[in-house]
Amino acid sequence: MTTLKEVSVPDIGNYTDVEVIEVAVKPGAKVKAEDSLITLETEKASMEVPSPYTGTVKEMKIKVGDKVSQGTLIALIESEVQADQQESTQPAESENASKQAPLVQDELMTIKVPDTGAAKQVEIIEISVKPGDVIQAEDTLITLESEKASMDIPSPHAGKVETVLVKVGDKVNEGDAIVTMTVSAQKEGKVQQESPQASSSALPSQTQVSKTITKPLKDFSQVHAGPATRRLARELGVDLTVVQGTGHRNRVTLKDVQEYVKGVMQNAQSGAFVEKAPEIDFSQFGDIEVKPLSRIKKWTAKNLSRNWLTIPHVTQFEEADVTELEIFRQENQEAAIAQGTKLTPLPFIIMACISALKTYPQFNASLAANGSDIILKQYFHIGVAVDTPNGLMVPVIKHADKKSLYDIAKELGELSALAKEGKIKAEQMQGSSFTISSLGGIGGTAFTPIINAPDLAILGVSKVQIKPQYVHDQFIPRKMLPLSLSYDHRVIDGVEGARFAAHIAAQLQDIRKLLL
Ligand code: CAO
Repeated sequence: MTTLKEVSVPDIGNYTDVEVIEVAVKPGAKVKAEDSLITLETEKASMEVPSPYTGTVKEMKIKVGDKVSQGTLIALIESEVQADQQESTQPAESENASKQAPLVQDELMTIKVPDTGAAKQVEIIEISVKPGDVIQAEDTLITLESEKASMDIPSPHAGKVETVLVKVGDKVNEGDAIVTMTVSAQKEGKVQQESPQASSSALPSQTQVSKTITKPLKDFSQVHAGPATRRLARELGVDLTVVQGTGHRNRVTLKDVQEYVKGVMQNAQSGAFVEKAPEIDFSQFGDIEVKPLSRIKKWTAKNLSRNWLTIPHVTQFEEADVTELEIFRQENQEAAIAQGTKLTPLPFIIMACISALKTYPQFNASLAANGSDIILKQYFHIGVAVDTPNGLMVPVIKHADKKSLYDIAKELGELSALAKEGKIKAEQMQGSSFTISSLGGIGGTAFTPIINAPDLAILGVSKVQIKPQYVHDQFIPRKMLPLSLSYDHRVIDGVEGARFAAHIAAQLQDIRKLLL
């Protein structure tokens, strides 16, 4: 038998008109007792309101942005538990809840991995407790990470951690033991008293509402980030989907959030304030479709806007006569294919850039954070912009100066394939000292590439064109490669920019110089 149950906002202390920031379930969803229904957020903290019942959500009575107080109706849930059972033994509706019944004496308990959905053999990437720690119910014990996302496992009890039975790197399944802990009768009792639901008639007495963000998301979330990182991001109002993760599997770390905020602050201090564009309802002009930007596009948009606004760009245009180079390239194409790669103009351009970077080291550098030092790099790591289905990515060919033409061609092919397949790792996109953006395979006569900070310059490459050149008193057809060099004018003077671009052109023009 099923019964329709009303779920209301429990006692939430002195708070009223608290904003709903997340609705975790939809009508038709199956929920277990203790599954989060909604998340509320006050100015100081956020709290999840869990379902007191196992059953099916029939109707949600609120939406994100609504303001609620104690007693506001949240949802109608068709409970699968018999009515008489519910009235008399509400706390026993879930196994979880029954485990949390008030204790009469201290008890040593083993905490196990809960239901992880479809994910099996999930890796532990963080352990948040150690033996001796005194923790609250809902404090995170460990963080798991699947191929796609991460999940925090909270403690169902307050108490003292006795032993930690797992370590980082272990692969676990539902039911595996995580820790043993002493759950104190007194402390549990206190939690029960403090628990806003203890006196609530709408929710069973064991139900918990955490007053801090200890359990940010119930399910595997879209962004890889640990509990501390999520808490910091929430406190600072940072949207984690736009922060680039530098950790394992692009996990967003505390440092990433700090760096992101630092960047925003520096932009603000540099006076890069721009009035926000007005919001326009385009549907007034015709049919529209709204689609979310991919995570990479959002991140790129932030970075490019920051670089465009904070770096005074100058773009120097140049043309390289690549007639001889193109003959050489065609002659060696078969040899390249035999070596498992393909020769496009790009590996030659990378080699020409390295020669220019060695001659003009101020281009192979970054401006120090203090704004008054230049950091000259002794390594030559070349970033290459790659167009992928999810947006622009910039893999880096490390120590390109130590590699042969074929090695560069091969690595370029491998890295761009990984980027296009979405398999590239964060560390393969870090550490560039100079970047190339080639649109030559597509077309164009010139463009103004945006500097890939903290690099100081970027070379844009457009399509080779056959143009008349005046040689030995006559016009002859030559293959000309258009180059567009954008540089940071705070560090690099116009003359240096022109010389650097001319050097690249000269190298490309004389294939012997380039390869020797
Ligand atoms: N002029 C004429 N033809 C060119 C050329 C140029 N400058 N550069 C490349 N080509 C040719 C190649 O030789 C190849 O010809 P074939 O098909 O006959 O072999 C063809 O164009 C396609 O080349 P490619 O794009 O596969 O290879 P690539 O080495 O030139 O570039 C990569 C690799 C990964 C950089 C490229 O695929 C890519 O993603 N480019 C887009 C970069 C981008 O989005 N930039 C904008 C960033 S915003 O500033």
